[in-house]
Amino acid sequence: MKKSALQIARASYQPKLPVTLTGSVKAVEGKPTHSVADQEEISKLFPNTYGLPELTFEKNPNPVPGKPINVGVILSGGQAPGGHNVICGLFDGIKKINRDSRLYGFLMGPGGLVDHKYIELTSDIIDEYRNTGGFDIIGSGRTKLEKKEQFDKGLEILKQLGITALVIIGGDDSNTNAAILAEYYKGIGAGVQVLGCPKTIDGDLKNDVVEASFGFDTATKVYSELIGNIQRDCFSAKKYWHFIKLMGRSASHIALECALQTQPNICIISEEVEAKNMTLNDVVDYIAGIVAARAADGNNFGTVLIPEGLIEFIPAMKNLIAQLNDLLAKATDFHKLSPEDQRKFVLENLSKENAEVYASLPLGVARQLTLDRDPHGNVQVSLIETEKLLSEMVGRRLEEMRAAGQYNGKFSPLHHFFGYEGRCAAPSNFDADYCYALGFNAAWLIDAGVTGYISSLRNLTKPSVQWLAGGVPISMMFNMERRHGEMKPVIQKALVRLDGAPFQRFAAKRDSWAINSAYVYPGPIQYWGPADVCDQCTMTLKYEHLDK
Ligand code: FBP
Repeated sequence: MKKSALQIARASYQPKLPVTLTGSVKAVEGKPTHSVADQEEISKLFPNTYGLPELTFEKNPNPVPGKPINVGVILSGGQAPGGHNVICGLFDGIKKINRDSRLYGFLMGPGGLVDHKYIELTSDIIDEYRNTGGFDIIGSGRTKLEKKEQFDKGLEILKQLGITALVIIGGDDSNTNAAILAEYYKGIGAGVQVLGCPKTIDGDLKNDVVEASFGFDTATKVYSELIGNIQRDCFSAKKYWHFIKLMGRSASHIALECALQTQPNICIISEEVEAKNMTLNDVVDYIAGIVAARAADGNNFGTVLIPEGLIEFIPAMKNLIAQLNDLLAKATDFHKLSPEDQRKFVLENLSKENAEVYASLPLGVARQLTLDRDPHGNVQVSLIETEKLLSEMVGRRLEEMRAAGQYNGKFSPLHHFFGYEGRCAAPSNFDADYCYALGFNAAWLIDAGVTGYISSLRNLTKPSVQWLAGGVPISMMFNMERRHGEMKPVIQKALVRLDGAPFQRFAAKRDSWAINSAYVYPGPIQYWGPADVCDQCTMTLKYEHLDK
């Protein structure tokens, strides 16, 4: 396979491990844990893995040689920069514990376990993927592991390959499934540990014990580079308004981080829209007001960042989506109907208020809301063209304002959607180190004999050698939520906190960014050079640490 010059040079980068993980480690148990909510219900659902203690690793002054172990690994869900390094770290970790250990990768996500599709990951394969972006080493998928038959089918191949530990690299839904699988295997005495690693560019898998998910750092740096480039173009030509939608599912972490890095004229934060009970028209009025104020200064250009999940946070839309989720979960033949009959079915079965909201939406957007859910029951918000919906509505509002003598400018919008551009980028130094250490650390969790834990590194704003290593029971992050019309235990998604330092910092600056073109141009990710340029973590992480 032909490689770029950068890829060749980058392959030899040796990720910097936390000092604790550079020798043999011992696990120190903390206090028993409990879930963030719904403790009684969740403890009943996880009788074997609930309430376990947190683990911290310390250097082991009296190491004993570890036993060889066969480990399976799965990449689950959307791609995120650094996934390959998690696998490389896991490989190096289990080999360090015992050089006869073996690693098997299940192909194309959790489905590979159920369908018995796998490869053995040997050192020649691993070496090809060090510090690269993508998940192509074994592929990823969104099959949801939730049924006993799947677990049993998976166990057949694990037994056949002598695998006694499985590492699932995924987001909140995939780690939820890892915990359910861990509980099941423990309950039947299967002799297979199941561990998780926190992955997702969305940045919504974080809490008191998991400081960040991997991939967020690189993805936001890539988007910020692109936004910066657009802003420079925009400031040079002074003729377009750029409406930029950013991936991230429900949470607005990506949009907020990119706003902190690039200082756009406008950034909508979905969580704030919900908290202020804003309607779609309120959001449109807010944007149109800034467009008009800039036009009054002769500036008919600007940038608007829009989180992809916005639509779900507008209260009326949220109610509509919740009812649509339940309705579509039961209407198994819905997607066989013609588009006209689908619309008719929806309008006939929604409550009066929701039917009114649905009917008021542009046809394209209404249809996008009824497209197939992902296997976890989520609306595929990345398919909804919110950037076009908003710019169209802003255009109309501006014409009303013109008629009322409140606006006298030119409005030429352009649209962008950044998501896939950042998910497979070569990991930044932060993600290269973080991912490698997460995988390496998972090897020590296996050695510690635990199950139902997620690999955890803390102190992430410090240089990687100072990070603290350990493990956290996944059930600690659970609460009960409605999914596919039923209450299920799931990891609580972290949304942007309006009282948190990242949002507060943005809120203090945004009025000035709206009027003054205070754009920042971050430029491309750098791998070699001064630490200030190459080794910075995200602003979100930095400001969150100020809060502690
Ligand atoms: P994960 O939660 O699986 O990490 O997904 C990340 C993500 O990129 C979201 O931001 C986006 O909404 C979704 O995946 C897109 O899904 P797909 O890759 O299936 O198009």
